[in-house]
Amino acid sequence: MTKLSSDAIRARFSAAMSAMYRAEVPAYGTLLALVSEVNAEVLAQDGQLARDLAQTGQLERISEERHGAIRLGTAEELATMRRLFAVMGMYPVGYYDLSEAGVPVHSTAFRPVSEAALRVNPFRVFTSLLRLDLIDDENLRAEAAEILARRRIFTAPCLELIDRAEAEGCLSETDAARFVAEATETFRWHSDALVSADLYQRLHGAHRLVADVVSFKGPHINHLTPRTLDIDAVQARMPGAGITPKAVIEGPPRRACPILLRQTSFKALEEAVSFPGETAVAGSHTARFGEIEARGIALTPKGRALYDALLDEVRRRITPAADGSNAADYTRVLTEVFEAFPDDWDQIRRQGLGYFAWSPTGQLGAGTSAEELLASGALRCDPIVYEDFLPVSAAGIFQSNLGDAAVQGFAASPNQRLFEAGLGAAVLDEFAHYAGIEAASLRDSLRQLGLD
Ligand code: OOG
Ligand code: NI
Repeated sequence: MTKLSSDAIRARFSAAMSAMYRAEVPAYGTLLALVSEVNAEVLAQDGQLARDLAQTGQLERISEERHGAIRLGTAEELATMRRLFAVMGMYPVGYYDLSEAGVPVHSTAFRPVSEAALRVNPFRVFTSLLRLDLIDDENLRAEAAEILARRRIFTAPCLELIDRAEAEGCLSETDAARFVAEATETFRWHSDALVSADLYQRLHGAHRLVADVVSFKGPHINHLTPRTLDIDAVQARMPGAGITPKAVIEGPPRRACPILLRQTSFKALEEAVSFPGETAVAGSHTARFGEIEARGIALTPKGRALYDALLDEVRRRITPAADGSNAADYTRVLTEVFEAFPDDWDQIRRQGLGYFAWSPTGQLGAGTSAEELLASGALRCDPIVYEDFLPVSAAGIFQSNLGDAAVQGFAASPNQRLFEAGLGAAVLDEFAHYAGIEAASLRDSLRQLGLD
């Protein structure tokens, strides 16, 4: 019996989700074509980049999906979701509180953790849990909780296969194929709502996100996100391809030394929904979109504090308007304010702002410290790519796809302990993780030079 590795199952799952989503949301296929076109142009112009990507085995998968997102309704759903993703080698990393940014959820990202697993397939799923506790209307809260408690988002064969994978430590080729097909069902779109048109309106009135989670049979995948080699170019060309981009790109400005994560999306489309009742009522719902991302170096707590402070300053000076009317001004302010963040790898390293992976060059050098060995050419260091998410950016993505009109305030109320209690596990601390990769790379390098 052939066994399939969790990495191989994840690669198949990612491909299956892509195929399903392209069929469900045709505009997403348009975005993918645009991304491939721009990536090909960038590679044709930048031979060095093309060689680097080829050498590290990234070229063939360059335009493939990097992440998707779902929104869950209950702690039980979250706990089972953790088990489902574990079958595919995806583990919860990071805790994101989005309440402060006006979205009543808290989240984690299920993702491959090791460098080797990320290389095979980097697919991750940004997973949010609805926080009914932030909704004021007590009756509505109770009604929503009751509906969520009744729904079943996993198929019976899917649950069986999770049990089997846990008991046996892996799945056979045949079971893996069934698992991917059954797991994909959970994320499918259902245009027939669980709730009446009236209840949908009331849920929607509490918060559009509440309606999106509570009204449907399951946590439909709400976007997929390929990697782009030029996010500004794709953003600029979206209208020409017949898709409407969100007003501004989230995250840091365009830089010579990219940091963290930049992302943008096309705006969610209005889709036909049928609401049950004595006679079914036709209506619509807006939730599903397509996104693109471009990643840079992972920042240390010090670098991240600088990033957060600068972004705060930007947002104090200008709030991007949903209709894009001040987009150019926003970009100008963003660029200006971020001049305070060194745009030079050497400075980023010396000031302790980013994480780097060390490796021996094979050349002779002098000295014993990392800096001495780097200066003398015996060691090199390369930026470690940020594989996680940013709460302010995530909120911007949520907001622009929930309709920008209704930006609502909640008191910030992070509750990682409650989230982890529901999850049934602790999330991995992303900073500790990157620091560990950096430290291990330096240790190994020094050992190889006989300097440990
Ligand atoms: C998730 C939004 C967050 C990202 O890329 O930051 C996200 C959602 O809309 O459910 O996917
Ligand atoms: Ni996303």
